Amino acid sequence: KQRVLSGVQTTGNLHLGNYLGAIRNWVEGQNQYDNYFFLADLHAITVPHDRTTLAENTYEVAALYLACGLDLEHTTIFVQSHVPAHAEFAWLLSCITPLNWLEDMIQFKEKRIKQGQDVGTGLLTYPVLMASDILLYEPDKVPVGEDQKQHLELTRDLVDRFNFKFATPEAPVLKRPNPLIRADGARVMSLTDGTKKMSKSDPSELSRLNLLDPPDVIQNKIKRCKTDPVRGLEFGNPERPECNNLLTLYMLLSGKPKDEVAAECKDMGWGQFKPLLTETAIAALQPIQEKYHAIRADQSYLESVLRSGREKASEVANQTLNKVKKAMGYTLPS
Ligand code: AQP
Repeated sequence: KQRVLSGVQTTGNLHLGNYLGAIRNWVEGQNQYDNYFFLADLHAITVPHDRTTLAENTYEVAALYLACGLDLEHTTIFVQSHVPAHAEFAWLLSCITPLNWLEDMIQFKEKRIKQGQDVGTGLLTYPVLMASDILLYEPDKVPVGEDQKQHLELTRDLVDRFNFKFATPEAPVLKRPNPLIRADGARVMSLTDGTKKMSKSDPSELSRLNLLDPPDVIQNKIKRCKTDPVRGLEFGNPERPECNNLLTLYMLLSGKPKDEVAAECKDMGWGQFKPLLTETAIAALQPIQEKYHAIRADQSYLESVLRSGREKASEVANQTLNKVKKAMGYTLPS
């Protein structure tokens, strides 16, 4: 079986972008692959974080992974910080990463502007840690949303650089991963601005639908989301980014095919569409929320899932790390 690896930062409430751009696709493909999905808690501190909620957020995302349908028969779920190989490999890789490659990353530039003075070095070196997360597991595919495409390209460039320096073309040490980006849901946009991606770090709660939002909150957010004065709804009109985004959300959450949604909504006004989207979102999230609360009620189960995940992940990660260190000329402890 081919191997798949991905992760989500443990920075609090997951939103529909994380679900439709990433987790839902992991669940759909999980039977075909050998899957490793981790909780990126080392990435979660690249922006100023609250120590009192970090652990809670990790459990929350772990429970959401399971509630969204990841099953332990096909999938290993683990916490990034529980496998020290990630941080160690990131150091080794950072020493061969040209500084300007990192300075050119769009996400770094954007977040740096947002954060002003309070920018830690981790925000710059984040993509090296991400490359390490990936390469340790030698995955064939890395399913992500489109916002991570540039980081995946950097990962591939680092593989070539590492292999060129420390291996031969006949016997490469690191394996190039392929991004797996689905067309639909690859970029879920903000509810308050159809040109910006839906994001956890947007200061406005109204900009996103969180997976754990209760029905009244979902209703309020959709009621207040940005629309336009045009009657009749359509996909793909660049002049109407909000319309495209909301229709896409309806399509993905209802599971209806695109042409059916286009036909259903082509003569609708917003007054008719918004309640429809609200109802569909509530119905789609309800089973996830129910499962989530049941899992959260059993902390020892969640901890046992993460313990066995750590064991399995460490085995694979340590093997790659040893290979890497040997190639770089390190002694290995005997
Ligand atoms: N708006 C989105 N549309 C589609 N996919 C998205 N993803 C995130 N936002 C969207 C995908 O979710 C996965 C995990 O993302 P993450 O939480 O680890 O980091 P992120 O991409 O930085 O998420 P946010 O919400 O945008 O956080 P902030 O605001 O902190 O940057 C990835 O596969 C990502 O593509």
